[in-house]
Amino acid sequence: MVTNLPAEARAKWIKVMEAKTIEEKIRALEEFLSAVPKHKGTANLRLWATRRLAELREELEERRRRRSGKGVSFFVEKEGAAQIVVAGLPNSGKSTLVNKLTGARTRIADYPFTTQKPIPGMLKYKDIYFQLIDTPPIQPEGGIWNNRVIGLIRNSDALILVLDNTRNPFEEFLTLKNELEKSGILLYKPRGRVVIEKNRAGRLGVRVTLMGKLLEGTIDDIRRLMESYRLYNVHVKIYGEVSLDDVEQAIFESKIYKPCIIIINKADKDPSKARKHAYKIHEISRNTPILLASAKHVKGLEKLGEILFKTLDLVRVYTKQPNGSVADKPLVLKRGATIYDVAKSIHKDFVKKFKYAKIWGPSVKYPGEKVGLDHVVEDGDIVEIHVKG
Ligand SMILES: Nc1nc2c(ncn2[C@@H]2O[C@H](COP(=O)(O)OP(=O)(O)O)[C@@H](O)[C@H]2O)c(=O)[nH]1
Ligand SMILES: [Mg+2]
Repeated sequence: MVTNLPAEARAKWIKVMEAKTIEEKIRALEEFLSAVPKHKGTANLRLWATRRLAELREELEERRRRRSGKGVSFFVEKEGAAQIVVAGLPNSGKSTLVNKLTGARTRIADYPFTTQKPIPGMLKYKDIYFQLIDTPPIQPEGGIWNNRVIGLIRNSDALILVLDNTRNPFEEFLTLKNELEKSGILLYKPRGRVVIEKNRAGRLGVRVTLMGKLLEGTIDDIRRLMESYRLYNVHVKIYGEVSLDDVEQAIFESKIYKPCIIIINKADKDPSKARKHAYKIHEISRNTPILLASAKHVKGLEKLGEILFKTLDLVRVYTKQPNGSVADKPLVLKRGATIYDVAKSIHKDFVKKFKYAKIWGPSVKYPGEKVGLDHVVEDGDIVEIHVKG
């Protein structure tokens, strides 16, 4: 509920959107926050802005540390098909998990806080790799690492939550979910989704594409709402069931969805307890995959790669040159990707010079079928692109 924000606060938000550097963004966000009136309807927005501010300040610190070479950097370069942050409360077994699955040399101990910085390792799945990142613990009510770990999660592709079966996994899940939600990170796909794209070129006005349902109000209301934030040149896309509030939320970019996998670790101790807790978590977490596992004994983790691949909604495509052999390593793309995306990732000129593509694989009716740029590829396709000249 963020409607009825006074004009002054809206104007301040515009400054936040226009901010170019982190410093500018921090200043603008501070001013925005002080212009938001304090009442129930703005409570979530204020909480989110406060946390975002803390994260940005951390990011600024982080940048200074990297530049000076002093202190611990939290930045991890993405590698492989996707970056997945492994998070949880202290001692749940995050380091053991990443170490056993990837061989990353991360410190493991019986006492809390041994892991002081993110440590990446690569998990092999079929012919691709996922980057898993071991992290220091998240703790309820503002643990010292929370903002930095949450910053990592915000920039990652997915998240693995490690819960400790020797404590109370269900409670741990609620604690982590709560900490993440306070920072605007959702673990479940919302029923509806709003995407606001700023049109850089041209003056197209406010365009609304409705691919779902607006629960209240009209398209004109959306237009007026955008204009009240001086967004005169945007494309608003609506998927699923969405309220006007959701549209306004989207202006603040305040909520993002991160695909999540839950691991109830130390299931070697009292497996029946682990099952009970898995059931309780399942009841509230919709379709989030839950694994009962023992990181220490490397049990119950056989399906992790496959689950990550499915949860991230990926496809592998093998390119080949005309008369050449098929590439060993696939391109990894999001499901729904087209020949256009394949061409673009091979070479930027390929789209311009494109003639046609030939495909062998599940997305076509017969081997070697010719297709155009908008053809949707599927996992396992072999793609041969023909260009002019
Ligand atoms: N019984 C059991 N102990 C585990 C398991 N995984 C980790 N541990 C132990 O839990 C403690 C904390 O592990 P660590 O990986 O450092 O946890 P982190 O703080 O989450 O990184 C260590 O003593 C591990 O040996 C497991 O699957 N079963
Ligand atoms: Mg650790």
